[in-house]
Amino acid sequence: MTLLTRRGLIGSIGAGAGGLLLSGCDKIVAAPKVRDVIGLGEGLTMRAQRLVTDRTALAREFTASDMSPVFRTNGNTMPESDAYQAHMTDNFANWRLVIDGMVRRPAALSLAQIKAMPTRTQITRHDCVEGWSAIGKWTGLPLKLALDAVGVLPSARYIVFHCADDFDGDPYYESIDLIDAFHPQTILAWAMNDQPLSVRHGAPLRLRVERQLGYKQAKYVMRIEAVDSLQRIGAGKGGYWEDSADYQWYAGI
Ligand SMILES: Nc1nc2c(c(=O)[nH]1)N[C@H]1C(S)=C(S)[C@@H](COP(=O)(O)O)O[C@H]1N2
Ligand SMILES: [Mo]
Repeated sequence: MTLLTRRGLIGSIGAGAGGLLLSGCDKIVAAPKVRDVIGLGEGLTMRAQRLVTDRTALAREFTASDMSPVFRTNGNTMPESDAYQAHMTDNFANWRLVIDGMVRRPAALSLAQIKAMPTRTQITRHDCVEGWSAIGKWTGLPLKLALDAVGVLPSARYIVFHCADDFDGDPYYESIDLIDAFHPQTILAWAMNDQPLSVRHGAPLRLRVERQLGYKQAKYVMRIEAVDSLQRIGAGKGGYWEDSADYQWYAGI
């Protein structure tokens, strides 16, 4: 009896002893029939878990030698509004990033203030839904730090990015949930490939949310709003292209 291993015990009791085996956890694991059932449960839990943990996984980062010699532009490349044109003329000295909505301390940050905050640099691949990709280097303020500074209220569920440009009068905007908003690679980029962000690529500030497709990477961000619902923004689907061309709101890659 003293030499009886767990395996030996199971073997000697046989499959008919399932009910008996349920009295001890380690024994459940070893009982073939019971394990089948438990295994199924574990598989489901693992898949559910993966759906959650994958959202926080990092997008692949590249090295300087991988950087694309040419990084195309897409969509608007020059906001036409008088307000934006004025900001461009004075090199964004009077531009302010407004952060408001469901936050404790709404803020209006100058570009200088944003640049003085901690930065993150990442070389990532941008994938446009139209079928092109480019690898670029982005430097900016982790969105998490901006959100922590204003204090997102517990009732907020999404972060909306209001942009300076429009298509035929419909402003460009995008939105992400709080998982992506607090993701370490989600940054408000003010530099690209070691240069100040150009107007074509979204000056003075654009979103990089690296786990999603190109159209989520809002350029010309003027205002960041924390909301509990996307219904009242634009046509209610969470982004310009989501509203106008049925693009997926969650464009995970
Ligand atoms: N404000 C704004 N952001 C935008 C767009 C736009 O037209 N306006 N186009 C989107 C699309 S479809 C892509 S692929 C990328 C292109 O970024 P790039 O011009 O820096 O390459 O910006 C995205 N963000
Ligand atoms: Mo795109």
